[in-house]
Amino acid sequence: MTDNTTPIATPEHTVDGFVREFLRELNFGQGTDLTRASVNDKYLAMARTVRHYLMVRWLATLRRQYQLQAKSVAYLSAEFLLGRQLDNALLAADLDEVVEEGLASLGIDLAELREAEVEPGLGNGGLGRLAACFIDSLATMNVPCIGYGIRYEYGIFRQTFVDGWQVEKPDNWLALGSPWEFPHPESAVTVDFGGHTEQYTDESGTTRSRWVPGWSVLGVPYNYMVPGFENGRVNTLRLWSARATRAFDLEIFNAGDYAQAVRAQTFAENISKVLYPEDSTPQGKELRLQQQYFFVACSLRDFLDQVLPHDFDLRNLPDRIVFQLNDTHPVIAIPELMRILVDERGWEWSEAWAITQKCFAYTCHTLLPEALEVWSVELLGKLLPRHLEIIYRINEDFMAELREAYPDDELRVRRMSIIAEYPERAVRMAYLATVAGSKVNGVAALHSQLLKDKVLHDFSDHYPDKFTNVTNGVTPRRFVRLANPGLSELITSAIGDGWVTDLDKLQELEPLADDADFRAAFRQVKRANKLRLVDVLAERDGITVDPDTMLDVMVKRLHEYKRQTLKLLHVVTLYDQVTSGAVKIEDVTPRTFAFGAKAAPGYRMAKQTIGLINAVGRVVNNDPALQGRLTVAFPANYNVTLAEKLIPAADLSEQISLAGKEASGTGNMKFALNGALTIGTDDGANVEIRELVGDDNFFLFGLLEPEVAEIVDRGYHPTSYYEENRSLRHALDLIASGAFSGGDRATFEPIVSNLLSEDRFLVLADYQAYIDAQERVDEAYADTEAWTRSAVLNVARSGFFSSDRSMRDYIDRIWHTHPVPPER
Ligand code: CRA
Repeated sequence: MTDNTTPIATPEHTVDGFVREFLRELNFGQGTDLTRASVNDKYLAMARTVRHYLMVRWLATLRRQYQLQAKSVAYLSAEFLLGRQLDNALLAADLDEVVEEGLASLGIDLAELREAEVEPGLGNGGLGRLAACFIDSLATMNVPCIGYGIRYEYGIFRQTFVDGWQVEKPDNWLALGSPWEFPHPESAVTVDFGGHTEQYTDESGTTRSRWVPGWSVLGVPYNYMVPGFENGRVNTLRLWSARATRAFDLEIFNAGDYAQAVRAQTFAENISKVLYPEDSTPQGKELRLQQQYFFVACSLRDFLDQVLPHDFDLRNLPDRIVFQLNDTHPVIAIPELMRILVDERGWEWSEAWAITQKCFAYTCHTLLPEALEVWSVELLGKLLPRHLEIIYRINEDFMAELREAYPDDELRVRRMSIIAEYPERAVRMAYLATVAGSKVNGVAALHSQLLKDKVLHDFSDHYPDKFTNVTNGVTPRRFVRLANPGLSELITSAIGDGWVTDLDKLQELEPLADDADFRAAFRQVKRANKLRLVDVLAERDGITVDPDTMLDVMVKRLHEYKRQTLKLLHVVTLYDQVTSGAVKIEDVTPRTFAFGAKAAPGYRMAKQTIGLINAVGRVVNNDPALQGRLTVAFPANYNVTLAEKLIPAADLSEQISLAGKEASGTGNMKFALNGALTIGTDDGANVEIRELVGDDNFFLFGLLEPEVAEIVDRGYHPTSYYEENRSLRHALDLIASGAFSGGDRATFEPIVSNLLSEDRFLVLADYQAYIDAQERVDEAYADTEAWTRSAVLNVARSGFFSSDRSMRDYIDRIWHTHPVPPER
């Protein structure tokens, strides 16, 4: 971009200005008029109109960045779980009132248009949503950042229930048009795959290797605006879409055969076709590796050739960029940069390695050993033969370094090898990232500690300065300001609106926890949020929820380590106590147990658990003995849009993973910020939440991580808990008896027998502690004023969990970049 671009003007920031622009878009953009326009027409026209209000800022941001060449962050992530865009854009442009009024003057209801937006579900869960929060924060903090990822044609599947069992439907989010993206097919880049390598001698007489690829595809960039909150900055998210190259359909797949050529097209476009619905478990599939290399190669090519000025000296690359690797999915970028520098630019290996090591940093998001990505040497060598050579060379140097450091410890050297030998020869992507990256961070204090002590212990010992922590965060714009307008108004009326960009200011609410009027107002907000949720669930799912019950919520991916079955055992225990007459229904605190969870389509135990939640729900919700005091609500297809309605309404947040398994969690933060109290284990970011909100305002239970480790080392026997604990036995027996499956004992047998024989995540060991903690919850909830006080304190003390703070930590500890305020 040059300086002498024609200046464009932002449409007038008035109701009339908006209406004019909107009608123009409806006529010229949609080719229709008000009398004829469908809701979708109006939504698309409005979205494009809103976009116009951000355009000057976007272009100015790009222009200024080109001039200043300030150090930027390139956030490389296979997932960006953005959620709906409209409200966020309206907020950033300060347009909500203008638009609402403008549309109303045309007889259009903004709320109706809002519902027309299909959220881009380009992520699985926490990791993808985290990426979306981070780019929001960077834009709001004026930090130069470009997000790079994949424009999946199909995002995370749409979950439906058939007889209570999960059935996946494709998420065709692009079907009705996608007004937030800007495609640039003219800037497509070529990505090579396959083929072989060959040796040759360069002019100086040195033997070098080069890649002779077998096939290639095109990557078409789609740009998205990432607007900062009312600050004049708009960063860019660039997502790549795969297309066939001309050579591809003309040559590789047999020219002359038209049908074959079209099939070739499909083959190429498959690369960005669908998001792998796997969360915290990698898919070792070839297509997945293709996706990873595809988006990373496009992004590096784009950054080096398009974003940087043509005369840029790559020796200064670390002063200009840091590539943040969001888990191991983009780690193939490391050998790719080496390949570009050594093979394409002719650098010496050592020079290239020195620069590469300064350009990458790696975030690890897991503690589950089975979730650490490895790629078989066979597959990697077939798809990316030159990259495999480069990885071997990196490993060779690394092994030599280790042998010098630990001459008498060959076992250790082999343990640390980037190449694993068993069960098959494979590349350990986390090790590669750790060796090559300037920093490695975990995502919560406990997680980072466990990374150092356990998962990557040899490495933290070898590179003590590489390891650091950055506790996750969530954006207060989307998850408080937008999702909870009632609470936002209440907070602003008490302490002003500075909290939206400086969440530590919430501390100023602390004294108000002791103010009865404030507490009453706070309760009113909660109730209004519940009523809003009641409407949403009735409309969306046909589910009836009583707003006068405690709303107890567990929403997150379905995973054994997260222990939805533990929650379910609590529900079954209450059900058993009441129906057996052990407890009178009048003595039970009325509760609605809300679940939201998708299971990976191939994860059998998780899908069984979904079936069981629905089965228990069906029985509990229909048993007259419970008099409607206990209800299970399991809306299908939990996503960002539903989270925005559920979280602000919640009273109790369930964060009950086995200690040492949940890297951080981010839902836990969203609930605390919206005034729910947490019942949780000492795991992930729960630890920090509890420290900040205080023991009195958090229901802690369960084994601590070292206790878990000890029990597992000693040999864990779940049956002993079953035998010794009556209510646990009753609950499990009830499930096994077929009470929730129409008398059929086989249906949920796998769940029961898994708990009794293996119970990998110690559900039975934590059962009694959990039941006891739930009794403490009931007692606390009975004292409305004290409960509200705790809820207010949760809000007041959770400012730390802003993703703005996470970004400050990344900047200070890892990136060393600086904000660039816009020109005024
Ligand atoms: N599944 C962790 O399990 C964490 C997020 C974001 C996860 C969560 O505890 O909050 O990352 N890990 O840091 C992951 O995706 C590949 O690992 C997650 O979302």
